[in-house]
Amino acid sequence: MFTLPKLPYAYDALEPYIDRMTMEIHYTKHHQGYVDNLNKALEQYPALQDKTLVDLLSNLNSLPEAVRTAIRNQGGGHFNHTLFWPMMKKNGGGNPKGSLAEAINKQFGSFENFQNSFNTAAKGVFGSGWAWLAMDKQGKLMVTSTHNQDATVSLAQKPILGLDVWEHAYYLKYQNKRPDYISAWWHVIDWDHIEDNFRQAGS
Ligand code: MN3
Repeated sequence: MFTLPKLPYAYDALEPYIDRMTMEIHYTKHHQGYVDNLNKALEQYPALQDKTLVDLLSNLNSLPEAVRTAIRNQGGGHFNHTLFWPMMKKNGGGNPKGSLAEAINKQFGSFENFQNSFNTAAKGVFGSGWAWLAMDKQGKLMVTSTHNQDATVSLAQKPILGLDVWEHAYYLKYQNKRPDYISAWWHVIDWDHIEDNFRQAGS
């Protein structure tokens, strides 16, 4: 069965950019909810319980129809949030370095261009979803977005950096001002972790 991964920092670690109460509710209620609902959906499907989320989400069309939507939504929710927490840290932010910085400059021209493109994608999600820096099948970096809890792996894109733009991720502190949440979030990115994601995606 799937379990909630440990949060790699305290609920208040990302203050003032992401507030303690949002973090606690987001992790203990929303993420836990995806895990619980996924496990419930898989109760009647023991063969699927042994598969990884990447396996399940990469092959949605081959899953039994009765459980496909639950895996897409609840499994996607569990998968995306599991990726999301370690992408951030206390005293994060700044600029990417090393091979990731080089790849970003090559693909987008500059870090600022990449940021603008990512911000536009994040602001442009209508309703609930995620903005992503991902790697396509050819190994090229791309900025994209997904709706609801759709995972980039379902589209054969490997996730490197992602931002949850569901209202539950920011409404307590930022209310309707999603752009303010997006600007603040750049201050908590753990670029070492993102570079690890980049290296793994390319290997
Ligand atoms: Mn969320």
